Amino acid sequence: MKFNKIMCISDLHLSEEATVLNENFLALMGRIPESYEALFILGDLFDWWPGDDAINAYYKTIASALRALHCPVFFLPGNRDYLPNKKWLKLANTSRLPDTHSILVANKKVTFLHGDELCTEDVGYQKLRKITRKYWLQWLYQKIPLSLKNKIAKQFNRSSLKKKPVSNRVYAPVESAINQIVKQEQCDILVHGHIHQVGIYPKNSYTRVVLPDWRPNHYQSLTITKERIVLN
Ligand SMILES: [Mn+2]
Repeated sequence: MKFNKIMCISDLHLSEEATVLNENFLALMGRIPESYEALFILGDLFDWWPGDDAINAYYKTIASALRALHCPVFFLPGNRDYLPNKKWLKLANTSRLPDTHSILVANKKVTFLHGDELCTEDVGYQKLRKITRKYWLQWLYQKIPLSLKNKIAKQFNRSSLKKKPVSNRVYAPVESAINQIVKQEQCDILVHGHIHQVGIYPKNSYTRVVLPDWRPNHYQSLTITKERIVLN
């Protein structure tokens, strides 16, 4: 894949109840200039994705906004919306990408990931991630009724709230994990979200960009062109 101008967003954490976030999302989708050649959503578009059987009027509205765009849309899963979403993607006319994906913008190699896989010091989470990404388990999960899925999600959120506080260090990306991806992909620009430490961090041989999480009064997208990398 090769482009000259792209937009990236992540960590919107949209849900039916998040009225302002939904409005912001629809507003942004309504004013992406024609000059953009692709939109990349780098995970956690939704605060929780239970599966295609959850598709209702709300999920259809979000899908329609993406479908209406003039440019192709790509979705890379986050830690909250990794479950299969084939039907929803079809409604959104959006293509799913693997957990790590590289493209070219002009002559620069740009690598995308959600970012949770970089927090390797959070050993408990990495173990959970490994389990929840197993296809057989996801297949099984798809078979249970939506009401039970919602109960499981609620229980899951409650138990993670109860957990004793973990130091910030655990949630920070680990330098060696970043270096490994950069080496593996040989990229010029690494773009991810998840850790909510927005910024453009130039290094010797590459630039790392961390996308912001969306808040009701603050949201941003990233633009990458041949000449510039800018958050706006
Ligand atoms: Mn995340």
